[in-house]
Amino acid sequence: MIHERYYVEKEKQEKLIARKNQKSRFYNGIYDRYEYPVLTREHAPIIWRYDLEKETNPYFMERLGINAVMNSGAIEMDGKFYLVVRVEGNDRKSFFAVAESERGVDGFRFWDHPVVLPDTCPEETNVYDMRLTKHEDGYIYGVFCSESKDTTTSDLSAAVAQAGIVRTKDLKTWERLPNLRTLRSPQQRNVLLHPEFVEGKYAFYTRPMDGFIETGSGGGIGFGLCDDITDAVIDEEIITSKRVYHTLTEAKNGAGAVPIKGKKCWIHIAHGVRNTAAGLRYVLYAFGTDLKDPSKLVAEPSGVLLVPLGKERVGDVSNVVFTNGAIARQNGDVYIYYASCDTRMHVAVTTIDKLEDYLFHTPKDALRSPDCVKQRCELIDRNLKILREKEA
Ligand code: M1P
Repeated sequence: MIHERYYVEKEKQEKLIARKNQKSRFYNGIYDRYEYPVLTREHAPIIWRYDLEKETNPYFMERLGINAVMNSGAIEMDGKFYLVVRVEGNDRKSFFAVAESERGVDGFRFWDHPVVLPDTCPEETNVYDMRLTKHEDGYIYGVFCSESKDTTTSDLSAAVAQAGIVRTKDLKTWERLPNLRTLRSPQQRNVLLHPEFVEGKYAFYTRPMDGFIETGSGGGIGFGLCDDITDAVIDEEIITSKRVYHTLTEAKNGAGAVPIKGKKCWIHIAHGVRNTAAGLRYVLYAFGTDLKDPSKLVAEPSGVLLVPLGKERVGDVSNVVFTNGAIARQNGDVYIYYASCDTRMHVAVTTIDKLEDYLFHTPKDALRSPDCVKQRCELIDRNLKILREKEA
């Protein structure tokens, strides 16, 4: 017999999924933010969490709780919005699950079953943060972090991060390929596949790092080519978006959403990290690379694109926004899906035109306070002149 509490919880959840989202009052001209998160742990299906049978679950207790839903790959298929969500159980292990929506800003509903990846890596303990690439070879690739215990040290929490690769055509059946190997970097996280061949090869954005947490000598977001996706090896990574002292990328940075093909450049939305007295602060930033050579920077606006605001600042890992998925539609609209504090998912909506305007018309970082003041005074003087002319 089904426990009566199930119907109460189901009704609550249906109301949550049906709730319409609307633009918030936030304004910066670059994108619109939305009032509500698009996915929270309350969206996780009840059948994932509870045993519905009254006899075996008389108190209707959560048996397998969900702690957070976050860092999601994103893709559009047949006009619908799909997120491949990182779902974290109460046991701290993450897995992937598909949620779909008609509108992209609300109405996201999880499929009944999580993604069942082929279990081909016995040492793998955790998987997370899948980037979804609709590649010109016809497959949808998912590149994600495959984490294993570091058995070469007695440190119990030491881990190794590698880039796992899967491919699919429908988000239902997944083929696992061997993990990416980068010959010059022992660890990799935040790796993603470029959607087009470059010089006839598969192109990856990487993040060379010395350790599991610290990037160490890793200079920023890397870029490398490989011949064979079924045995992906990159021997040389060049750095595209560099880490720079006293900027938002000082501690580390990492590729985020799969680059969007604009009219003038590939549009990249990435994350940058700096250290503070309150711990690491993760923000989003953007840069543009050459349409023919996506490793070459052509636009590097200064400062942050998106930071955690208000309630977004609080969660399991506070002061974090993180993206690994955006959807660019045929009409030029762009939906940037981002997680706050490793806890929940949000959306910010803009257009390719706006992003390119932002990339090419936001001044570059002047890198020193006196030069930044000069930059700002130039803007102020131009504005004062316009205002005076209007008054005259
Ligand atoms: O906790 C913030 C983020 O930390 C990691 O990102 P990075 O490798 O750049 O430090 C990732 O584990 C990510 O999942 C997480 O959101």
